[in-house]
Amino acid sequence: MNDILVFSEEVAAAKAEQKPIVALESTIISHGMPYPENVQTAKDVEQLIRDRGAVPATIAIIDGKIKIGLTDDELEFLGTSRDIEKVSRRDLPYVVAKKKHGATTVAGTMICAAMAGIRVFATGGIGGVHRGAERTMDISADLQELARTNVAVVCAGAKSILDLGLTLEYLETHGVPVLGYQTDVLPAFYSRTSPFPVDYRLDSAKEIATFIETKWALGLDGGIVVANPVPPEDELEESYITAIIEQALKEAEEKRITGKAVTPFLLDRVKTLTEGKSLKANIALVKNNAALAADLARELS
Ligand code: PSU
Ligand code: MN
Repeated sequence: MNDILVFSEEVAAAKAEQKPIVALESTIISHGMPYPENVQTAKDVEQLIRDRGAVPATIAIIDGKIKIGLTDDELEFLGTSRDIEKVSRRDLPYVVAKKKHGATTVAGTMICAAMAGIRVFATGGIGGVHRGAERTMDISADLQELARTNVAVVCAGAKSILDLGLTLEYLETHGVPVLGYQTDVLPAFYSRTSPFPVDYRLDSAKEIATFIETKWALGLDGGIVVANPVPPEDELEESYITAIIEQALKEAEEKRITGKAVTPFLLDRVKTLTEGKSLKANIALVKNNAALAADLARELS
């Protein structure tokens, strides 16, 4: 195991000194945003976490090694190479055994963060139950990972490319708490609101940290969703983005896109159809989540 899991110098030092650490995913870099915004955002988010008194650990697989903390060159590689697999739980043994390169999804990052002893993770949005899942059975492995792995995931809710109501039902069944940070309703990624209430509203990082510690102290394994709405100034108008998402979903259906290609296809179409407006919102909400995750990691340490 020790020669598969490789810590960067910065993260190794943070672990030795028991400093607060925030895990970051890499699918958003390789398959979620275009170049060069992907690499720039990854670097900015890392710096923001440092400025906030925590240490960033971006996670990816390079040459079959699970890297906990990446160099700027590695971030650039993940943001430009076409040779990067999208890695969820199912894919991890293949990419490691074949010594390939992989960008970790929310599920993949949670697994690697837990191996590395990191309990807080910031991302943009989680995967979930797709619209039409009663026919396609397309349910992201992120949800099963949240059910079993002890990592708190700070996100801006989930994009309405998904069925948000069914996603919440699935999480409830599996005992995954969905906390609203200063909100009563689940944020819908680009917009601050959705028609669905969160399970519990908590208004400070300290209260969220206490909730998380209590869950795990009770022996209740599994993750926690911390839903943090996009800042008001970066929010996209709901009817505008809904129409675009409907269009992207229609195209995915027509082109018969399936499996792990679905989410990247939809994200790319939404970006193109909004002429970059969605990308700007995406970058803003990831930074907003990183800041809250850093505060949360400090409270937990
Ligand atoms: N949702 C987003 N942006 C993303 C993703 C989801 O708004 O970049 C990525 C995350 O890495 C998430 C993955 O874990 O897509 C889910 O993919 P799938 O639906 O194939 O499980
Ligand atoms: Mn899927």
